[in-house]
Formats: sequence, C-alpha cells, structure tokens
Amino acid sequence: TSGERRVRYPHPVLAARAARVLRDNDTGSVVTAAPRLYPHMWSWDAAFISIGLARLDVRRAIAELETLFAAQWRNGMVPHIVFTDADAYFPGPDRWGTDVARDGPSNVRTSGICQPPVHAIAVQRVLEAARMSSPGDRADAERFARHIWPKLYAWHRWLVEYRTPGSSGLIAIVHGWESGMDNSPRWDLPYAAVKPGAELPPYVRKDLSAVGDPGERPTDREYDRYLWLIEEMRRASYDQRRIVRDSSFLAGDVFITALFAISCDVLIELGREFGQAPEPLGNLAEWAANARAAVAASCHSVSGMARDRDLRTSRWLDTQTIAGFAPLLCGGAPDGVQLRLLSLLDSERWCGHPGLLAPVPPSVSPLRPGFTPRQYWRGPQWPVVVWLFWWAFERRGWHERARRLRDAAILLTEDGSFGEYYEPFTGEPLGSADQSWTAAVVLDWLC
Ligand code: 2M8
Repeated sequence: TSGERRVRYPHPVLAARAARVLRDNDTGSVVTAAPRLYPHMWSWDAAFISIGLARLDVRRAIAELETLFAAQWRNGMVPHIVFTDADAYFPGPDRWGTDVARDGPSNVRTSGICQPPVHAIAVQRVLEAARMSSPGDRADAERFARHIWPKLYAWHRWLVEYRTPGSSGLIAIVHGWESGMDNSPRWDLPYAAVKPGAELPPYVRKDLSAVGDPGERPTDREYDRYLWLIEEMRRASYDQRRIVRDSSFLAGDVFITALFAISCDVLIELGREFGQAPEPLGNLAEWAANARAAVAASCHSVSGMARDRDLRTSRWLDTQTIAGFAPLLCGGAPDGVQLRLLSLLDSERWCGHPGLLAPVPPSVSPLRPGFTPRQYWRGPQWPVVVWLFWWAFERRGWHERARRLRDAAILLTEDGSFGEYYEPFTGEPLGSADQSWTAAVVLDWLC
C-alpha cells in the first residue's frame, strides 16, 4: 500500500523539520498559517503556532500572541484574520471592508468574523514551556500572561455578550469560517438557506492555484455563499447586533462551545495564579458552566453525539462529524453519554475503522454517506484537531487514551510534509504543505 511507501523520519529529524517550517513561515512579524495558501495570520492558527514556537523561542511565541491581540477589536472580538501585506489570498482586506466597522482596530486590517477561542489554552501552554526552559523565559512568560489576561477576558466576554442568542446556550457563529471547519457537513443545512443575491460582486478565487487538486478545496457554490455572507456583514457595517439578528446564517456551534468552556476553566486557573479579582473569575465560572450545560443538552438521545443547532430554524443538526465528540473535550455530559461517545470513538465508525492508516478521528465518519476522504473538512484527518482531543484527554486524566492518540497522530505526520490535512486511508498529505499549525503541534508532541 502507499502507506508502506511513505517516508518515516526518526523523531529528532521530524522535530527539526517542524522547527524549520515554523522558521521558514516566519515573515519577521508573523508566522503565516501556510506559505502560499494562507499568507496571513489566522486567529486559532496563531494560538497553535505559539504553542509550537514556545518550544523553540519563548519570546517569539509571546510576540505571536501579542500581534494577534494587538488586532483585537474594541468590543473584544479577536478577528479571524490579521492581514499582512501579501496579496495572494482571497478574500483580502478590501473585500472584507472592515474599515467601515465602528469597533475595528485602527492600526491593522482584519477580517470581520472570529474563530474558535483556544487562546487561553495557548497562553497556558506557552507558560508551561517557558517554566521548563529558563528563569528568564519564565519571567517573560509570567509577565505576558498577566498582561494578556484582561484581553482574553474581554474576548470571552464578547462571545457571551454578542454570541449567545436564544435559549440553547450554544455559542453562535455567523459564518462557517468562524467554526474553523469551513465546509464541514455540519453546516450544509444552514448554508442551504443562504441565497447569494445578484448583487454579489464578482470575484476570483486564489486558493485553487495553491493546492494540487481543486477537489481538496470547497466548491465554487460554497464560495458564493461564503462571499455572500461577507457582503451581508459589510452592509451591516459589521454591527454585531444587526448581524446576529439579520444574517442569513446563524448556527449554535457545539465544538466552539466546548472549547469555550475549557478555555474559561484555563482562564480561571491563570487568573487565580496572577491575582485577578473575584468578580471576573466568578463570571468565567458561570460562563463555563453554562457552556457545558449547553453542550450536554445538545447530545442525541440515542447516539450521544453532541449537535450543532440551526438558530434560524431552531433545528438540531444531526451529522456524524468530529464535532459530535465535543463533550469528551469539556466534560459535563452524563456518564452514560460519555461512555457511549468513548466506545463510538473507538468503533469502526471512527478510530477503529480497519482501513485507516493511523487511528485518529477523521473530520467526518468514514461510514457516513457523503464522507469524502480528500476534501478538506469533509473527511480528512486534521492533526491540529487531534491535538485538542489529546490535550483535553491529558487534562481529564485519560493518559493512556491521550498517549494512543498522540502516537497515532505522529504516525500520520511522520512523513515530514506537515500537510494541512491527510487522506485517512493512505496518509497522503493534502491541501497546503508546510502548514504551520501542523508543524507546531507535532513539535509540541515531540518535545
Ligand atoms: C481554513 O480556512 C480559511 C478561511 O478562514 C480558508 O479556507 O481560506 C480553515 O481550515 C481554518 O480553520 C484555518 O484557520 C485556516 C488557516 O489555516 O484555513
């Protein structure tokens, strides 16, 4: 099989290669998400990248997060893209047109939406790496953690204030890009209701020329919808209340909600350590509890899988994607549900599928109709998502499970190409090569 033909680098060599990817993608001010396909800073990528950078250079890791938070909007939102001067990505800053936004930053150009809130996790991980490194690194990282805490808090508060509409308690997204899992089948139903108007300004995609096979990327039809939603937001001058009220896409994202719950926990830990006042800590505890309850309440009564919710139609979205395992990240679901999810994760529907090269969960169950092994968030395996489950399992004390996941993810990435995502049966790297966050999580695992 092609699996046997793959190169397998010894781990020290693999780590050195990962380090080189992060250095090569460093423009001096940001480590871009990927060399050709993504020549800017992405919000959740930057979090993972800082985790990898911390293994090489703690100050560089801190600088990356500082750059991201320097672009934080005045209302607290951390934007999903901070643009560099590169022109090779569409939609760029002119198409986003966030200059019309009242709350936007004045020093940099950004997109007008957000991404999953994993930044507190990154800050804590950078701190851990710094403490193992040197007294100087430790002092720098502690100063940084203290300094960034109020910004992280403002970001979490923004999610609660603007993005928990209705009664589900789930954190809502207004664009599939906010989920980070752009074209996942999770969003097929809500996207079906997005009808691009004739006024959609023409555009030319730039992503297709940066990957080998256009079939690894979303379709043109999907892009029309992505761009139409931007058009709607631009017309609303990026006024969050208007967008949440009127946009043609509004979905409760169960994966983000779970990540939010644990990020609040981490922020509480950091806050206690650095002497934050009781009131914000109390708020974070309440937000974490609400988020956990929302994740638990979304679980399907038979499968146990957590579900997103279309907040325009008030319908649960039943899809067999990796997001269904959200309760395993944050806990809070009844024991029976958790056990069902763990055995489902091990079953042939997921990690136990006999055809997988490496037993890590694909983005979509290989047994689900419509599973597409080469297409982006519709089937491939994503090491960065595996890192999240690995990290959460460690935190929950499931060390043996965590170790198995990490070993499998290393098996997947041992070819040293640091693909954006991987074909689950052959382990072929897909999308962009030298993707920074893949290199970053592998480095974190190997150090
Ligand atoms: C992908 O998303 C961007 C849009 O944000 C794109 O396809 O152009 C996603 O995988 C997202 O999760 C990721 O943050 C981004 C950069 O790696 O690429």
